[in-house]
Amino acid sequence: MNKKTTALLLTFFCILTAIYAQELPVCCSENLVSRSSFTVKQHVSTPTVSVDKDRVDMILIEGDTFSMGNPRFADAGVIRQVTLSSYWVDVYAVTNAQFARFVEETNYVTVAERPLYPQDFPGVDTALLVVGSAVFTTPDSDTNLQNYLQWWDFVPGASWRHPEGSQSNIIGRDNHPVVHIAYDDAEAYAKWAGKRLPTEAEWEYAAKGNLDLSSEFYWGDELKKDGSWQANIFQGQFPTNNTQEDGYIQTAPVGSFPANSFGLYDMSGNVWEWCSDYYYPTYDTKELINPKGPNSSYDPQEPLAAKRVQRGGSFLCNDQYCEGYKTGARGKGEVNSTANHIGFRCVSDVK
Ligand SMILES: [Ca+2]
Repeated sequence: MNKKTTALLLTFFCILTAIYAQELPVCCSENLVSRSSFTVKQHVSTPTVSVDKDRVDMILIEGDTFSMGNPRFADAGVIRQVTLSSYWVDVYAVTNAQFARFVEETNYVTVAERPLYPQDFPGVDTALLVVGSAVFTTPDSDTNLQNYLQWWDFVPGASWRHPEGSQSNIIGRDNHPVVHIAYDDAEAYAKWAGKRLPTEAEWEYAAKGNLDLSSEFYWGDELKKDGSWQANIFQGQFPTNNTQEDGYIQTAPVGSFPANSFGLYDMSGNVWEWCSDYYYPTYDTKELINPKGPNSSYDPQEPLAAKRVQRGGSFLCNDQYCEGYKTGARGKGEVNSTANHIGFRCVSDVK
């Protein structure tokens, strides 16, 4: 598929998703483009967390007050003291195996898999009503980093079952994080699992753990720790040359990198994770106790798009293009936009 066609399809895809979201057409952000099968590892307890035998895949984080935000990033620069109640958080991002069990029990069809009916899109060439999702594709040559269409292709048939398109599958990837997940998909899974999506504050506190909150990375001030990569990100020259120095060119099995100080894995890199907050380019300094974010979204770059927060960055992040894996960095995604680096994890309330 050539770039012109890709651009057309991506634009069309954004229009479709905007229609689904009952928003006017806009195009995609940089983030789209815009316990079942694995062994739970032993976690190191800290004074603020505990592991319950009935929740072997979750950790209890005791309520606390912490500094949320980071002046390094324009949309995270308002530092506020946020107080959270105790909550449980998934140790890992939701995996393909877990999501498959959900789909098997519910017959759920993800946003990226849903057919597009001509009657819903009057006047649109039916040939363009293609089911699929955005997939990172390495460009042939060095490129202008301002134009994400050079490395994001709309791939017909791409979905969580077929991460790189209809010819691909998830065999051997049971323990990888599920991808091509829209916000509603994540929320549906969470409801089925008896959980919910984290608020952005819950996600950030869980990621920061009990380390120095001013550190550049969630694990400290050095990119590598004792010479070892601490997260699945992109090494080399983005987007043309991924040296895979950390061992992974795309997603890594969950838990492949060291846990943070709370015992949570992959809070940095691997896949972006949906949060329940609508995106707004600043934090509300008046909402300080269990903040849930604004009632609607606003992104100055795409003001008409309905966007939710995504956090943590992905296997595509590095200093040249995306610092989303760093402490306090925020992401955002149009709620129906899917790609092969977007997943999620769940939390639940303390009963
Ligand atoms: Ca990597």
